[in-house]
Amino acid sequence: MLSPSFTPNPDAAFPGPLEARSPGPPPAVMLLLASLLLHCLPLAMADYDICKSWVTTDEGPSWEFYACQPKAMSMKDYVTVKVEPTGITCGDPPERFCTHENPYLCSDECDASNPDLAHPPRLMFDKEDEGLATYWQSVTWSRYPSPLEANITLSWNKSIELTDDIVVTFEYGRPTIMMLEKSLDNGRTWHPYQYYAEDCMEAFNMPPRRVRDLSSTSANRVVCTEEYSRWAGSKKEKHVRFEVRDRFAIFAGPDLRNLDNLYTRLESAKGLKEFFTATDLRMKLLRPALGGTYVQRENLYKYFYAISNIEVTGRCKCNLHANLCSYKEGGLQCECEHNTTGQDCGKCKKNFRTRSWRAGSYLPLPNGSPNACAAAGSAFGTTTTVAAPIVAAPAKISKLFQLKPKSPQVVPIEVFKDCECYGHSNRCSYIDFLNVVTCVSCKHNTRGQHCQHCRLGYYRNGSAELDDENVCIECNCNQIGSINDRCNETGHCECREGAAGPKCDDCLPSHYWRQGCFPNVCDDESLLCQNGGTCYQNQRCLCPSGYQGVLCDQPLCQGDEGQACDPASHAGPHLAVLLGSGLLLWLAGCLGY
Ligand SMILES: *[C@@H]1O[C@H](CO)[C@@H](O)[C@H](O)[C@H]1NC(C)=O
Ligand SMILES: *[C@@H]1O[C@H](CO)[C@@H](O)[C@H](O)[C@H]1NC(C)=O
Ligand SMILES: *[C@@H]1O[C@H](CO)[C@@H](O)[C@H](O)[C@H]1NC(C)=O
Ligand SMILES: *[C@@H]1O[C@H](CO)[C@@H](O)[C@H](O)[C@H]1NC(C)=O
Ligand SMILES: *[C@@H]1O[C@H](CO)[C@@H](O)[C@H](O)[C@H]1NC(C)=O
Ligand SMILES: [Ca+2]
Repeated sequence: MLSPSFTPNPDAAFPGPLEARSPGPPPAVMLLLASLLLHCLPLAMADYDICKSWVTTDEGPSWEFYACQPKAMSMKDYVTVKVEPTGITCGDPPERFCTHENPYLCSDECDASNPDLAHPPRLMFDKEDEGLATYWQSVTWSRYPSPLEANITLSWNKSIELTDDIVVTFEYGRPTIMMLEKSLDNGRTWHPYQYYAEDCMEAFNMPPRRVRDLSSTSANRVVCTEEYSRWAGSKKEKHVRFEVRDRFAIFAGPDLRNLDNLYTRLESAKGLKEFFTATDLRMKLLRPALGGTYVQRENLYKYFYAISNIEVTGRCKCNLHANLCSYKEGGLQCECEHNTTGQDCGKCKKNFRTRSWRAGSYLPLPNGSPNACAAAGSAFGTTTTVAAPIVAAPAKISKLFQLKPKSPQVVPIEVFKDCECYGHSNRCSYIDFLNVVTCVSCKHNTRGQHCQHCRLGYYRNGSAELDDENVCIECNCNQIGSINDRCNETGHCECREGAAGPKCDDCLPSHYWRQGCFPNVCDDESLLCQNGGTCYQNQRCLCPSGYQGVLCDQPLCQGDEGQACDPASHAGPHLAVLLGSGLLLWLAGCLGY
């Protein structure tokens, strides 16, 4: 369920400026490691991205159904926002404000009627040019001591499941008191989700806790945290998080590799799945940043809220009955399979209500159970996947699977008269309850009732007839550059970020290839090496003596201790740290060496 959002933390995976600066092999090795890390990770994960497939087994071909879910995506693109109370957004009337860093230079202005100086709510969700923050801003605290409060409500009109941290970016300092609430019923009822304060005891009468200290029994506890409210300079600490990853890590391990355990827990631990589900989120901003001191009545123009981004990563909740979710008629809607229907695939389709509706299940691993709806007199809706042995699954769940309905009856008939398989098979079966004849064991990478389709990972050869042995061509997607090994009808693979070309084995001009595509460190247009440095293969600047830094923009070692000037002294320790962490061993294991 977590695939797209669960690339490792880029901060951890990519070398920082310090490493990038030292010449020679170490940065290259680290980039290689980083790219292997990115590439390797998905191998360990179940992904639940297919709802059904037409498969041929010894008993003959049939549909197999699987638990499935849509990909995680950036949910801010589908949100509607409400900011309360009315009049809380700055600029009407125009107002001057100052900042904590520069409290007596109050030259900044907010003016709602001037597009360049307005700060409307939509700027919390827009796409920003690099380095140019656009933000919603509140009025200043001119009415002190009555509180400066604002509610920001995000609504999807659809249940969504969080798959990564909610990250709220505050410009000019984070609130000293705020809370996050959620609703599961489109805003009719609300529940606290997390409290944030400089002093939890004072603000909410709650002891402070850190989410990463929670345990498997308290993973869905609502806590008050002091981690995101203290003053550390408005430029330095901008983010307020709701930690989804840390909570997942309790079950899946610190680098979220043991997702199987997470999926098992999500099915078995009461209320856990629901904890990450919401239709709406509401931020209550209760006291603005104070610059690390008390409110100074004589200058209230430096107290306000400003939010430049709210990142919510999640997926539509479709009860494991859909792998697609689309935006239609102003709302998100699951594209339900398994003969279910409804916005969340939360009920059986008409005429498919022989059994009562059930959500799909992540278990048994790795394909889960579709729990499809069934029509009267049909055995079809009841097929389950070939059950993998349940490892360490709770007793209750294993029991459920003993009740697994029987597979549909398939009567094989050799060399059936109406057998039409375009020469890719000479065996057919008659499927009793469907009253169809279907090919068995399609060859030449074909599949389908008449072997008329290409297997996953292959595409149709446009210049070959259906009965040609060459009718299906392997997609040959670059393993590192592409998202999966499938392609569309023209053989184009789906590329990871930065990759390009039909097989995803090229990089966009802004990226360079090194076991994957990485953003250019330098180039000839926008990322110029400074002070006469030259760009080496878009990967680093070769600096003239006397300069250092990623873009050779810093004089070398000025004011440094003598020993830090020797670049070689950086290389050793960094590699040693990586090696010491067992990363290499793990990488070797994951690559199967
Ligand atoms: C925020 O919402 C809560 C709950 O609806 C309400 O009681 C409170 O007055 C609102 N605050 C503001 C500033 O609108
Ligand atoms: C919410 O979604 C439902 C179902 O898609 C739709 O009928 C309804 O009009 C939507 N409501 C709003 C306020 O958009
Ligand atoms: C749903 O019903 C259709 C018949 O209308 C059938 O072809 C299909 O296989 C069913 N799907 C499932 C998952 O049972
Ligand atoms: C497509 O089919 C034609 C005709 O059989 C064959 O000559 C050609 O090699 C095939 N293309 C590929 C890429 O296999
Ligand atoms: C296949 O994908 C490529 C690249 O995304 C696109 O240009 C092309 O139109 C697609 N072809 C079809 C038939 O969808
Ligand atoms: Ca913005």
